[in-house]
Amino acid sequence: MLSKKILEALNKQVLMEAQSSQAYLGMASWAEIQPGLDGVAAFFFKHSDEERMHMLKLIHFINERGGFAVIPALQQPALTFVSLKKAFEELLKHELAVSESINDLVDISLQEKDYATHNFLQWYVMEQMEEEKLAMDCNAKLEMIGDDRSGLYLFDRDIMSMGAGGGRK
Ligand code: OFO
Repeated sequence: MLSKKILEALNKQVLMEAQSSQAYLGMASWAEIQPGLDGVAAFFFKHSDEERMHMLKLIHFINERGGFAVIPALQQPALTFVSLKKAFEELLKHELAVSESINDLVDISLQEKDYATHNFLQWYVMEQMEEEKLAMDCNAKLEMIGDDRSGLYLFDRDIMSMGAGGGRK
């Protein structure tokens, strides 16, 4: 059984994962209409799907433990980006905020002595570590590339093999 405090916090995380999925979908649609960013668009679409999977995993966990997962309304995400670098900066900022939220949730699970939820959340802790690293690597590479077109070409070609969209199961 979930305590009221844990239930609220888990439902807040459902919203966060849904908003992550929506934010990356916005980036994907933007990237898809940019010339030469097919690889990046595929990366964002895949990332968006993964965030939806994270949300679903939470929904099932909440409902299976006697709670009720609330399907939230979503804000419209950013639709355009001044550059690819800006989009990836946003992605990193977003992942850092999600990590903070997961850490808060872990903290609450310990305060509430809810060890089942604590155990369940470890998957998210590891996932966030991987996603933060990937976002930082992408930002570092884009920083190095700057406006170099051949660098951007290679970035777009290689992004799916940079550990992108691996996703923990
Ligand atoms: Fe849900 O994995 Fe990042 O945000």
